[in-house]
Amino acid sequence: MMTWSTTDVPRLPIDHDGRPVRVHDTATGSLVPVGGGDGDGRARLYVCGITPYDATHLGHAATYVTFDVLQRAWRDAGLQVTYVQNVTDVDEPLLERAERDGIDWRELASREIGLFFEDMEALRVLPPDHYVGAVEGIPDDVSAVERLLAAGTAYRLAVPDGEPVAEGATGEDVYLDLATQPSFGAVSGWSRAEMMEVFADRGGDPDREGKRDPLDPLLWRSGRAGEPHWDGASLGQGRPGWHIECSTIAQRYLGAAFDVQGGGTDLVFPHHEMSAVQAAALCGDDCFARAYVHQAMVGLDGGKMSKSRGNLVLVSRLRASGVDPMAIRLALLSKRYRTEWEWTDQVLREAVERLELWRRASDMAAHDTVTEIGRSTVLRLRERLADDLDTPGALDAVDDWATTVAAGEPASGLVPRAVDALLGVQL
Ligand code: 5CA
Ligand code: ZN
Repeated sequence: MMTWSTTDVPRLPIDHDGRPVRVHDTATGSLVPVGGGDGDGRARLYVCGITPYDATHLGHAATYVTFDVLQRAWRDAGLQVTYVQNVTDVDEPLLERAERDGIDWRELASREIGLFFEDMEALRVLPPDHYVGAVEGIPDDVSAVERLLAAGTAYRLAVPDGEPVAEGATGEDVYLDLATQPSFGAVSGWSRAEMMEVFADRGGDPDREGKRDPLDPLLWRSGRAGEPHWDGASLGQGRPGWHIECSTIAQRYLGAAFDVQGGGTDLVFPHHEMSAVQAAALCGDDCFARAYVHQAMVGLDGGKMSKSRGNLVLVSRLRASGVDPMAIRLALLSKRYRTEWEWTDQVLREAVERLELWRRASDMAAHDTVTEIGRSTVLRLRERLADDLDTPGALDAVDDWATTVAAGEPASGLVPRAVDALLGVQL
């Protein structure tokens, strides 16, 4: 699929000290060096994309800005980044919203994807190298599910009575048999009780009769009359379950193993757990991500900002009301990715003030002047980001620099360039 337009990333004229970026890995609960895990000078990143039934809110934006900073830190360290993002362009919530609003689900998806692109461009988020739709990935899902059935790690289950099946459908859904997968649970580390508590709310179907384990994830939904469906070869007409799209897209575009799987904490279970266990069922335990990195939920008015709850601040709406996208980006960067926080006007006001302070300092900077303070500011910026993406610490470093400039220090052009390259903020 087409993706959004990219922006230039300036190269910094001072050498990197080779320190790897370390991030918190949900699976091991520890800080781990990430990037370059294949030893070929590349860093491979997969981030779960949007389900395009509503416009980008600040929670989504926080997630994509966080992984954008990771990509920028990797690039600065000399790694070539391969970045893959999916878009869940067919799934239950999208179909339900299209039905509610009386529009075609494809039209809704393409409208929201267009808006998302505009938001990402405005926020100067670097686009993925491969932006892949769930629909586009269906042939790979089909062959993956066929392989799992052949291996005996998946099973068929008849569609419940009273649900009319579509023409060309077999009338049998397919589930993964979790009992065959010893690695299940390795990503989240959750107990069964914890898993059961959220499974139904997060797209699972624990009450479906006949499942071997209530947590078994749906791999293939046999076509139902009135729902969109695709050719599933031996699986008949139908559509893939949610998690399989990320297992197969990541494997096709990044290979069996890759550096980081990212998304918000709401995806730890079941989505990332299931994507990983499905990949393990397909290709073995060392397949899939070496580290799982999660952005904490951004809230509003005491709850998680979410499309289903409707308590949203939309990036597009803020932009339309005249807010500088660079101030939105700075507001998001002012909070560390692993800490939950709430969006307030105050967070935005502080970002607007900070942007003004930085821009005043930048306006006084001569492009090719490299001062000692400029140099040490850049080193501090790098060091903060390599330490589990400490963006508030990185912002402090630039604040200190801007304050010295305001007090009469000569301004080094190096700092605005580093702010652009590493933080993605154009001054
Ligand atoms: N399409 C699936 C992933 S395959 C999905 O979760 N789509 S989404 O539109 O619901 O979310 C897109 C991304 O934003 C996901 O990585 C999700 O974890 C993240 N996200 C959603 N809500 C928030 C929030 N309130 N704060 C931070 N990140 C969020
Ligand atoms: Zn995903």
